[in-house]
Amino acid sequence: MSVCTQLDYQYMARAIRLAEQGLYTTSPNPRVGCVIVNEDKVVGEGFHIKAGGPHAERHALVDAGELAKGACVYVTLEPCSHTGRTSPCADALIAAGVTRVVVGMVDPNPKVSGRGIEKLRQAGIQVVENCLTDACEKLNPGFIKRMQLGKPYVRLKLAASLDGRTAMQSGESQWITSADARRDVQTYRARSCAIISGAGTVLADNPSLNVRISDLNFEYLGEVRQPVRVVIDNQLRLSNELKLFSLPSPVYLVANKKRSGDWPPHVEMLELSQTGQHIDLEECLVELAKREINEVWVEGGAALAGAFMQAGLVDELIIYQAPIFMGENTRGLLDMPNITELKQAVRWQFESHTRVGQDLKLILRAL
Ligand code: AOF
Ligand code: ZN
Repeated sequence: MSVCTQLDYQYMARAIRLAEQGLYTTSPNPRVGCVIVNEDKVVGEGFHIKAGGPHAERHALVDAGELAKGACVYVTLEPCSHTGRTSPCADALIAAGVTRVVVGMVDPNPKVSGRGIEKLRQAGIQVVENCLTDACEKLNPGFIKRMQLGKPYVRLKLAASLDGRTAMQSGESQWITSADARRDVQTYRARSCAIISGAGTVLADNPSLNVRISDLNFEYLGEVRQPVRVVIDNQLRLSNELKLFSLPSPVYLVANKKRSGDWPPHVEMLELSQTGQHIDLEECLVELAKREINEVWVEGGAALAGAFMQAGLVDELIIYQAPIFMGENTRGLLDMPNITELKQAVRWQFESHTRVGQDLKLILRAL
């Protein structure tokens, strides 16, 4: 079993940087980067831009041309062995005459899952596995979770005051956090395949739940990919005049019963079962994964946030904390059942803390 050299790590790091350029555009496909090196010189680079388009390896092979012969290829995800929207990259690498392939991680797609690596080895190519695997996995938390568990990766966004309050008694919550934090939220919306909100928040704030290009601090490659908007509306409270229905990207209205009314064609009804007081959110996530949703951004009120937390469906918590106090008669962050002993408290782990404008941004993961 060959191991990675210091140079291998450097080139793989470069492939990861390339893959990151597809952060906002590749879904439902994974973000993948590729670097081709011949005699210690980078001769080809590429990354996946858009589903249906060429894979990272193809772009890099075109870039390298004849110089791919005898070269070493660094790719963040195992080269594919199947014919999907495009033909197998493993075959293209073999045909180009590369002699060594360094792979960041095995493809979790059951259609590939080791077969790409096997194909390369059978053609006499030396394959080195698991180079910077953790960093490669971080590129695609949603794609990996969908392939392995049939569910999307869930980020829950919360905005809080210093005293942990999230809205006024009336439900008013715009704007606790600063414009910088709201711009940061836009980047999460942009990388997500779906935004989930609750009917209460939609009725209180009348949001568009879309990505506003002018608020992003990066340039898009190609057209903007708007996430699907999902609204949990079990009591059928929403009407078609709300702002979110006037935008063309799909809206899924989730309830446990049939809904009548005159809805535009981009609005789809998802009829799901109910567990206790709430819609079965796990079933909702499974339905979204079936529709190739990789990363989900949950942005709603305390009821929806509490329901996701209680069901244990949150992979990552993003809390923006503003330097204000809101006082007693305001709403808490999460509607959760009362607990009587501290040992019943759900514990999370801080992953990072940064300043975003005037606010603190905390990222946490379940223990
Ligand atoms: C990508 N980009 O750079 C690589 C991928 O639908 P297709 O034909 O584009 O195939 C998608 C699958 O190909 C994807 O699920 C993954 O398993 C594999 N590798 N995909 O979109 C890439 N290298
Ligand atoms: Zn491929």
